[in-house]
Amino acid sequence: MKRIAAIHDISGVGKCSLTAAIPIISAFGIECNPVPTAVLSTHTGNINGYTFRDLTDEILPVCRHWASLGIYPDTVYSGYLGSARQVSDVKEIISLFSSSDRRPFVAVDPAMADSGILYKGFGEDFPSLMANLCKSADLIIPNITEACMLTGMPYKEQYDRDYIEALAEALLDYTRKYAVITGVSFDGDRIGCLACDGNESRYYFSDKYPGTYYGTGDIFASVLVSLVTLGKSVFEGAEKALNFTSRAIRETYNEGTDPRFGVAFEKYLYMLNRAEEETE
Ligand code: PXL
Repeated sequence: MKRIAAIHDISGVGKCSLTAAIPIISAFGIECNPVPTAVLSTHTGNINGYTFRDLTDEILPVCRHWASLGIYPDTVYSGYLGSARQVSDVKEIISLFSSSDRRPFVAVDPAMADSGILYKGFGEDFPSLMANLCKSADLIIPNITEACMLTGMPYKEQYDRDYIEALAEALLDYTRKYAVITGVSFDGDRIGCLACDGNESRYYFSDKYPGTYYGTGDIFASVLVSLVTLGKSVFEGAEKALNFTSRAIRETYNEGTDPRFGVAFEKYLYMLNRAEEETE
């Protein structure tokens, strides 16, 4: 059985970070070992009054204990980190789980910004720290804003294929292998991603629904990281991650619930298991 150490916050409401990663990774038949970076009542996007308990002092001791038990993850998957120090701690966690004959696959979702702005609570130095962590990753999964903050390219609301492809090219300096840019949309009808493996780049698109759906980056990344951990290509992973995320967004749009509180992915978890079987 594969094992993923998932280093994200846990937000009780909002269906992002660990509340998405644990069920999604588990649905694939992969063991998820959570390393909570912070405990929040909700995510921080467009919601006021959330609680926040930082767990910076816990994350290295948790991983050291696992290493002392001989527990080494196949994949280290980091997402929302609760403090600047945690970014360097994740690098230490990668070293802790590596030896001369073993290195985990490292996936970094540099969850720190969207729509051109940094999430609340992060300082201006956070993107450069995250860029440094990305360089230790085999797969990075930024949205367009995060890709700009990592590479220093200017953020644009309106863009074309040349811009996205230049961004992808620049991102290859911030990953050991693969980069997937999320939230790519060239028109009002379709939204998707660009996946690159260093040799080729492929776009995947699905229907676009009006509104901002929180947590969808984490859902997408958790499916992608699970599939790559199971040995699938970054292209297959990106396509299936997009299909799953899009199905959950469609359901939420049809239900008309407040999109700040997350998308209805739970009833589609069964699709993940099946997606895996279909490729056997
Ligand atoms: O979905 C990204 C995310 C994860 N965790 C927390 C967040 C956000 C986005 O706003 O606030 C706590």
